[in-house]
Amino acid sequence: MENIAERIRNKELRALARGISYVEDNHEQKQELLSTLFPHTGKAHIVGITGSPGAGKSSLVNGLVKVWRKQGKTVGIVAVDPTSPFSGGALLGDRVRMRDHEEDDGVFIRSMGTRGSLGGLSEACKDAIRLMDASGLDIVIVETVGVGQSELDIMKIADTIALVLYPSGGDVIQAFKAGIMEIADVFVINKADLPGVDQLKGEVEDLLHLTAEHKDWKPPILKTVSTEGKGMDDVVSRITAHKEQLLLSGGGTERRLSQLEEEVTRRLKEQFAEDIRDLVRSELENSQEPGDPYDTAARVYRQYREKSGVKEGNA
Ligand SMILES: Nc1nc2c(ncn2[C@@H]2O[C@H](COP(=O)(O)OP(=O)(O)O)[C@@H](O)[C@H]2O)c(=O)[nH]1
Ligand SMILES: [Mg+2]
Repeated sequence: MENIAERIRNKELRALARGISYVEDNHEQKQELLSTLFPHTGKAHIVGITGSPGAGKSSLVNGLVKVWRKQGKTVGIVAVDPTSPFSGGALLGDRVRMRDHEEDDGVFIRSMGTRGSLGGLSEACKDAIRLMDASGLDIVIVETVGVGQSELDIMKIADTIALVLYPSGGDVIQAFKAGIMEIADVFVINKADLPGVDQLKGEVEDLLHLTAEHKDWKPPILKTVSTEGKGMDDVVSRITAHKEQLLLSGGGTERRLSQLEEEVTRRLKEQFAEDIRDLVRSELENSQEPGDPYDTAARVYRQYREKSGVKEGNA
């Protein structure tokens, strides 16, 4: 364990790959590895790239990585594709679109699919990001399809979130409904070589007026043609500016704090649910009628508190 943690910190990509496999497979040493490395996280700039399938996220990532590499930054990429759990087709596609970096050992690419539940995926994904962070990569990109709650959860671990849209219609409204508009820090209108770009930009601006109460940061709307590398410098510089702004305003600390708060609370909920499972069952079995849920919950809670020695009024 010492060994693999140390090797990850030494930027050994093979150790990093193994660590991420531990995370995915729920290896018995997973928890210890994560705990050992957690103190070394928090240095990477975590960048979330989201948008609907086919928006050009992977092509954009490929282009952005080039810019970061030119700046001498090392980059880790987690490509999440919950939509294709078994085929691996889309993941292969990601590989192809990011192949410019295949030979570069300043770039680490990892695809993650759903092996278990979607919730499990977002958990594994966050852990993978942490391992990459601990390994000293400067930038950690997470690419995910912006559709459901767990993707939204994954995105929330990012310091900076870019939403990729393209002229096609429906896209914006979908993102709006999914709650992504509110959390995006940078809007990228990709496929700017296709017609309808300015109209799309207008729609985004209109919706931004509805959602934005951004005080320190006004999300820019940028145009790109990822397949031709157009607009990449601009996107990188705005993403970087956002991180600098987070550092200045202390907003980054706030983001990470609320992220941790959510995570700890969720872990406690799981543990608590585990603890009371038997109580709930026996309480329901023992009641004559099928017990009403309000009363049963109150009774179980009381029992739990008694069992764990919490005195009345001492919540
Ligand atoms: N015309 C045009 N096509 C693009 C652009 N960016 C990506 N594409 C194409 O859109 C398709 C989906 O791209 P991909 O990067 O895999 O999208 P993802 O599913 O969001 O990761 C591919 O066929 C790309 O070649 C662009 O700027 N202009
Ligand atoms: Mg992709």
